[in-house]
Amino acid sequence: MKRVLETKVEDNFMIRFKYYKSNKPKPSLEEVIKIQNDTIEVNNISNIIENDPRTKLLGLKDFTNWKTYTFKKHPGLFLILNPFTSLGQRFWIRKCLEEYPKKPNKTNIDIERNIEDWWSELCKGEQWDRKLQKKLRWTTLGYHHNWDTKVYSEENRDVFPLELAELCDVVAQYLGYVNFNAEAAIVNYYHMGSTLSAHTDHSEVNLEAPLFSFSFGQSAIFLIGGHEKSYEPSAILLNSGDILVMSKEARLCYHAVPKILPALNQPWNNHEESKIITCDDVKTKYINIKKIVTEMNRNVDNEWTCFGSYVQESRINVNVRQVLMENRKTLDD
Ligand SMILES: O=C(O)CCC(=O)C(=O)O
Repeated sequence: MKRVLETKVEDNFMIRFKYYKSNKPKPSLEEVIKIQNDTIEVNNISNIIENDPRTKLLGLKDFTNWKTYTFKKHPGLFLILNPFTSLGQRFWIRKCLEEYPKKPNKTNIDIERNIEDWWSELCKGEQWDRKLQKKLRWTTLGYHHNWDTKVYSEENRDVFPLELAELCDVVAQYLGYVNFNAEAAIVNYYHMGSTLSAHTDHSEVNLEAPLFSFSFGQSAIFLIGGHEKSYEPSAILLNSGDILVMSKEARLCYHAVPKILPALNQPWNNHEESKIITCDDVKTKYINIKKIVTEMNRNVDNEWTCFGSYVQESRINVNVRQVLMENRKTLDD
C-alpha cells in the first residue's frame, strides 16, 4: 500500500509573518503600504466642523491638523497619522510606564511575583533594573483580558482610566462613532526583538464597536489580513503617535506584529510644535483639568529622562476595546 504523505500547506499570513520577522536576510520594506498609493485620504470624516475642546488637554493637535487614511484593500481600517503634540506623546508614554502597570491593574509579571508598582521598583536601587524593565510585556486595564479562557468577567474588572476613556471618545467622535465606551485595554510593551503572533480580537460581547490602537516609541511593522489566515496580509508601518482603528469588516481580521524597527524620528522630542498648556486653554466639563495640565507640562524637564531612555529602545501599544453592548453597564445586564 502506498503511503500518502500529508504536507501541511503554510498559511499566507504565516509566510508573511516569517518574512518580516527574519533578521537574516533582513526583509525588504518595498511592499510596506505606501500612504500615497495604497490609501485614500479622508478629510472631515464625520463632518465635524468644530474642534473638540478636549484635544489640547489630551495632548492632541486640533482636528484640522489630523491626517486620516482608509485602505483600498482593507475596508473599515483607519490610520490617523500622529495627531499628538510632543508633550502629548510624553504624557501618554509616561502614563503607560508609571501608572498603568500599578496595582490593581494586571501585568504578565504577576504570574511569577507580586509587584505593586513596577516603575518605582525599576528605579528603586542605585542601578536601573534592566531585567525587570524587559520583563514587562503587557498590562490590562478595565475588564482584564483573560489570556487562558479569553472570557471577560465582572469579577475580573477594575476602573478604566478616565483620561484614556476620554482620549478614545475624542477619536471615536471624530470618526463618527458617537456611542463608543472604552471598557478594556491591553497595553503591550515591545523590545527590539519582540513580536506578537497572528490573532483576532473576538472576546468582546460587542464586536460591532471599533478597536482603537495607539502606538508610541519605536516603530513597528503591523500585518493585517482577512477573516482567515489564508488571506495574504498587508504590511503597515506604525510610527510613534499613530492611531489605527479597526472597525466594521476590519474589526475581526487577523493581525500581528512581526517586527519592531528603530524609529526614524522621535516626535516625543520635537518640542517646536508643543506649547505648555494652561488651565485657561482648556474649558471642558469632562475631566479634572488641573491634574492633567500639571502632568502634561511637567514632562519638559529632567523628570522625563528615564521615560525617554525607555522609549529609546522600546515600543508601547495601547489597544482599547468596548466590551459591552450599548447602554449596558455590566456583563450581567
Ligand atoms: O501592537 C500592536 O500594534 C497590536 C497589538 C494587538 O494586536 C493586540 O493587543 O491585540
